[in-house]
Amino acid sequence: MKIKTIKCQPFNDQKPGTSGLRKKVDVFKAPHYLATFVQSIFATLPASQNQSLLVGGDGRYFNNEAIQIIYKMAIANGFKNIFIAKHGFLSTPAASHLIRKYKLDGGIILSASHNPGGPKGDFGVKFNINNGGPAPESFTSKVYEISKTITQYQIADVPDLDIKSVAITQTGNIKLNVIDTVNDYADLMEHLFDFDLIKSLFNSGLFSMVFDAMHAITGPYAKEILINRLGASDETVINGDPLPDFGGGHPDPNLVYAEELVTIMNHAIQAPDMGAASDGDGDRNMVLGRQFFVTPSDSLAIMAANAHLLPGYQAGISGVARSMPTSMAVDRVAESRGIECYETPTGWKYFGNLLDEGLISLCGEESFGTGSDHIREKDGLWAVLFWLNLIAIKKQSIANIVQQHWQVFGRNYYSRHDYENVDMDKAQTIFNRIEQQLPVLEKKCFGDYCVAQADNFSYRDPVDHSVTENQGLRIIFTDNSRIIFRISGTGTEGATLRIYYEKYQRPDGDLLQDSQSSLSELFAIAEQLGQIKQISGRSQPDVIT
Ligand code: VG1
Ligand code: CO
Repeated sequence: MKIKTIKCQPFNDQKPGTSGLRKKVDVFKAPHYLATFVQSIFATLPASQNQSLLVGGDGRYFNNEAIQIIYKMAIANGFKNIFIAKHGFLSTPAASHLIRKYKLDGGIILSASHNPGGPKGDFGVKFNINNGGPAPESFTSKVYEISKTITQYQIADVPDLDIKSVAITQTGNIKLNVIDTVNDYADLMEHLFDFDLIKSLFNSGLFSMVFDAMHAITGPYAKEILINRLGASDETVINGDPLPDFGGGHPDPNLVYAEELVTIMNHAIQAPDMGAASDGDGDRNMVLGRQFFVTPSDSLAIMAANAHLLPGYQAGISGVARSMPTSMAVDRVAESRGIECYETPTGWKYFGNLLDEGLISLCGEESFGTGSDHIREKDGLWAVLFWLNLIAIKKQSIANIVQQHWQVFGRNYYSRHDYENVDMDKAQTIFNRIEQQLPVLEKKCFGDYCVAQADNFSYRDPVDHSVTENQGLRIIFTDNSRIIFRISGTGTEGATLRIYYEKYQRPDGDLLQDSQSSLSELFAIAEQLGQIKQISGRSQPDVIT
């Protein structure tokens, strides 16, 4: 087999963000752009870890072309056992599971997750290491350094691989495995949850559900699990066929972009009992009850409070973790259970060490991500099954389960405001303006809200002791209310400014207010500090969750 060495120019913009490298499709399609980044990943891997590799993606535009390039490069770079997803379809959680199950050295997931796809949309490359989780910061910064100086890459001169059906081909000492990724993942779910009980819930005729796969990767997984294995009706899964442009939609499961599902769930008479959606690569989840939205931070807290009821978590949970901007609802559960709650920077990679060390069993982010130690990624369908199992046990509506939780633990009113595609300079001006005020904010009061702590969050990993700085500006008030400012690390156009608001209400107070009105004083404080409207030129956020 002929291995070609291709000369290339280094790029200076291949710095991975919160989750992999994301760029416009046109950027990735430019000559050598994808190959340079992939070669930089291979060059970062220790020599002992270039034996086995998994490759697949969320089915977005350019997915399969990228797979063909990467499999040829993997051969040229010495990989001997290469797993390629059939049709190229591989969700992020399934990738994490397969890497662990087959003890692979790593996996490349082609996805820009919740970002839109199609020829004018976004493309992305994520690399997961042999624990199944996203490569840590130390790895991705090395990749970036190499990408800035690289001058050549290796690619095997072999024909495109047929990835339409499952097959194993052995050429010399290289084994190519085209695999179906759905069954292994579905088996894992069956092992964690009480499928018989969930099946009886669907069969009872008293429960209905709609799952919106948003024409992204979870369609095939959801159909296998919900319809084939759990007996839900065929109409349960909507938008279930993955499409290269996600049907023109934005595969981000929130109240704005999952509009079709939200409309179904808000129907006065015919709304199903449960609605759920997942994102482009299947790691996020939104859970809705009838005319009821479950805040992702609450979802994590409710999972932590109830995990012991489910088969996979019967032994109890060792500890929990949440990203810093995620509400402190789960902290209250941890406190009452006498377990540790860790606060990490945004991004799943920071949970990896805690999970590997057994310090935590559950973790989550406010951005519609929850997961457990079953894999090393957040997991959309896992969260949906967790809720289904809980409903089947409690025989209560989603709204009742959430409200009862508040009655015990109190409610963390919470909202995130996103200002998308703001001019980078303007976003930075707002951010700097707030950062400069931090030192003088302590003890300062805004009406009833007095500042207890104001800083730029930094994290020291309790396992490897690495320190990560500049992870978001925090203003924490004496009553534990918080305002947090971050600039997104997943966008490809301008800057997305995220402002997170949180306010705690004790169980004996009013638990049923509208979250936006309950947080309005905090909105005014953020505006006063950041002059967001004036500087960004936006009168309101683009997305409120
Ligand atoms: C966002 C979320 C973060 C999440 C990341 C990847 O990052 O806020 O919580 O881990 O996306 O999720 P940022 O930097 O834009 O705030 V996924 O599902 O897009 O891989
Ligand atoms: Co995702």
